[in-house]
Amino acid sequence: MLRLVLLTTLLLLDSPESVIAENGFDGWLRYAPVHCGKSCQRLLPSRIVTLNGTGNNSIDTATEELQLGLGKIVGKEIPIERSDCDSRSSILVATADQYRQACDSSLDLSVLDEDGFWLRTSDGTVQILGQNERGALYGAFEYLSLLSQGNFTNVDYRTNPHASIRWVNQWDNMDGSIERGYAGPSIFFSNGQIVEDLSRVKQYARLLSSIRINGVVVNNVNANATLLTDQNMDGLARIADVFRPYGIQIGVSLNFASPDTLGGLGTYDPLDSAVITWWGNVTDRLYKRVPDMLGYLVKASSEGQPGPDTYNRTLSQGANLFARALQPHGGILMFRTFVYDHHINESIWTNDRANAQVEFFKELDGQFEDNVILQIKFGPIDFQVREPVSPLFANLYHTNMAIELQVTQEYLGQQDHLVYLPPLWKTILDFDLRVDHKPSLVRDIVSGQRFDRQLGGWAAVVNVGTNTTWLGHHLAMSNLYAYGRLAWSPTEDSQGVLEDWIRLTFGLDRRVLETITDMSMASWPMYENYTGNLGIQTLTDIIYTHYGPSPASQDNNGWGQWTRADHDTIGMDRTVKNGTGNAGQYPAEVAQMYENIESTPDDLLLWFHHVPYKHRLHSGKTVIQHFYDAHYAGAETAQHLVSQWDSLEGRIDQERFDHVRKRLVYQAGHSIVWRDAINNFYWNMSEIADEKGRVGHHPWRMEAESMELYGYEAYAVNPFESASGYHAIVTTSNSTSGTAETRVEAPSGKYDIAVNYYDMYGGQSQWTIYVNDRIVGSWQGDSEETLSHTPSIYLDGHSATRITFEKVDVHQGDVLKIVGVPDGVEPAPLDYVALLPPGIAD
Ligand code: GCV
Repeated sequence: MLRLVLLTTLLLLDSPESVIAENGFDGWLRYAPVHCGKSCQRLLPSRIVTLNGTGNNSIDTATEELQLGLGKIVGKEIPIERSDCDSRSSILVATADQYRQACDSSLDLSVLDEDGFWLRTSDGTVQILGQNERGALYGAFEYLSLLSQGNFTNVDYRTNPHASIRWVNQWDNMDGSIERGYAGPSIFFSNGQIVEDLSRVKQYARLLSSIRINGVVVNNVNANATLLTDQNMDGLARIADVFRPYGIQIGVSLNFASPDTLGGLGTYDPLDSAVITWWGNVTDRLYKRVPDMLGYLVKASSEGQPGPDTYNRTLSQGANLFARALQPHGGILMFRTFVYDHHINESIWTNDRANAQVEFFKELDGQFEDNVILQIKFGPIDFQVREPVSPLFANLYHTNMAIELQVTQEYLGQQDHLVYLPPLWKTILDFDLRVDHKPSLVRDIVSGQRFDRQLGGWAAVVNVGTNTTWLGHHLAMSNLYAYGRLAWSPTEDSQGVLEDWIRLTFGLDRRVLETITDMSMASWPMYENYTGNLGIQTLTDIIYTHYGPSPASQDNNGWGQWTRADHDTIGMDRTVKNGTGNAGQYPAEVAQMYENIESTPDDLLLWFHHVPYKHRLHSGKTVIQHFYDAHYAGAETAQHLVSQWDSLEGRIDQERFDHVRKRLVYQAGHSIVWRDAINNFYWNMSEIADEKGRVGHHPWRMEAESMELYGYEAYAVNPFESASGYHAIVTTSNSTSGTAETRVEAPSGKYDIAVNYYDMYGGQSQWTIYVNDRIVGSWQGDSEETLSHTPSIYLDGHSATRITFEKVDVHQGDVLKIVGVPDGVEPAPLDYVALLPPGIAD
């Protein structure tokens, strides 16, 4: 890629812009007005020109988008014209071929790769030349992005994609639900069919196209064969028609057993001729309706999904079945490598789920058809807060590969926690696997460059829904935006990309830019700090919602996300000399680094080594003290998010301000839930006290079970660590209210009052807190409707929630009282109340 920016100055404002309420529907394509003075206005183009003889989808889309964007950004209504090559005072949008034919045959446009574009602006004249139509559309979005960011300077650069595959996956089910989706139901499906109104799909197409995504797989990899009925195929054609003008092609996920379950063949053996014919027919029927369909995505023999193993066939035999059906149509098969046995026995020291993908796929290298791409999750397990690179990337010399990332935050806070993901992704993309002792950056492997493969690239699980925010949290959209930017150009800086997104999403106010940048850049390290450290994984509940803390759930089951924590030691021994041998799946130089405890970086220590809690890290701390300190540090950073955001009040429209604030307040509270649960769990397990005396000692708290209770009773919470003092209180019946009260012993003063309660699925209890008879506040357990994460039906680390009332006057001897009104199956549960002096978040 060559990018020559001749002169770039960004217009940033020090005072707030006028702010109009917004709901997030436009994402980063708001085209908000930018002040462009008289001289700037004079230099703006006055026509949008396409060349005679064109008349195709994506160029037309580009011109419409330019017309819309210029009208909104600089208030200039400009016409669209078809013309010969007259580019004066115009925005000329064309493909390279069109331009050479009509304007200048000497211009060397061979520097453009597929989908690439060249953008030249010079005092009122703009040329947007795409290698193809899609490239021209990308160039149009790029130009609008510059203007939206207040950049009116002359530029002259060309840019090409890192890889040809830049896809997103949606895990949408036919009934309209979305697996691991946190923003409402599907924009594609409802009641087993494709929805009639595809206007949301059009908006999604605009957003994706503007970040240069060229493919979308519309249905869940845990696929339902009924997608392949005639009626649903017709629906897919309608979806494809909406995406096509935006340069986006669709693909579909398939269920391996469809020939049996839908076709009634009584078999789905990939070598059976009836099965081969059946898939050939299905593929022909699909291509008849969607002639430019990308192809298929297949999850097979994984997590209970059917696959070729049923018939003792190899995974490559399974994959090639689809690849061959697609070949006559030029389609691609993305075949997922997320294959593992989820019934493995933890008592066998050498068992390891992290080994599975290399074990299954390495020996098949070279046996896949050329139109197969193996889609590999970035780490060996499953989108944890930190993982090493999947060793599979280093073990396939003759097979196309794509990396799978996750924009939807399944294990990373489910969009109720702010976590900006690119810094995590960069640890993977920039990692040098040193295959055969040569530079082998993951990003160069997936582009195909390192092993000289023609096909390769990127897929991300996005899971937008019908919520106007798309992902459930306005700030989570930075992850989708950055995904597209990095898939195009992975060497871009995470912060630079973020800053572009902030300007596009929230405007040009310098304070807004700096504050959201600081918050976002701090967010992944913060989340790692208060969830799982040193490579031990996210420590969430892996057998239930994947959301709140539940470290015990990692072990003693067949899923293989083990920590092997006991009274004295913790961590997976993945060494060759004494453990599962996983370190040995990496090329020699990397293997040696991980094999050796001295050269293993602290942040992956427990991924590769089983050590005593008192083992000293390179940092000089013991493992257990690092856990304690990191959890306190992470939760403390989360407390600041709220005040940082509050400093932006008036600088961001109220609707988005309030929406984000609600989530940050919640996150601040839930970070403390995480902190205490993990610290208590390992303190109990190891019986090693926190050197700083914090863990298990909460001088400002009053445990609910120690208060005077009327209509409430104590309840032993399971898992124990998700309640302070391991107990909570619940109302004695589901229909009558309860009261918990206590006399304040603390000195009189102004306190923040924090209350920990449980907000469960299946009821919306009401709580009111009083000091004497004065109401301090009341709240409802309605997060299942107002927040994004998967709700829980239990009192646990998912439902534990902390609310804070600030600066309350309290006198020694006052009666502090909480009245809880149960609702449905939710018995108004309470954990503790804390009277917090200013600056304390106990
Ligand atoms: C679509 C994890 C998730 C599943 C997901 C699976 C996959 O196990 O929890 O919801 O299934 O990964 O990526 O196939």
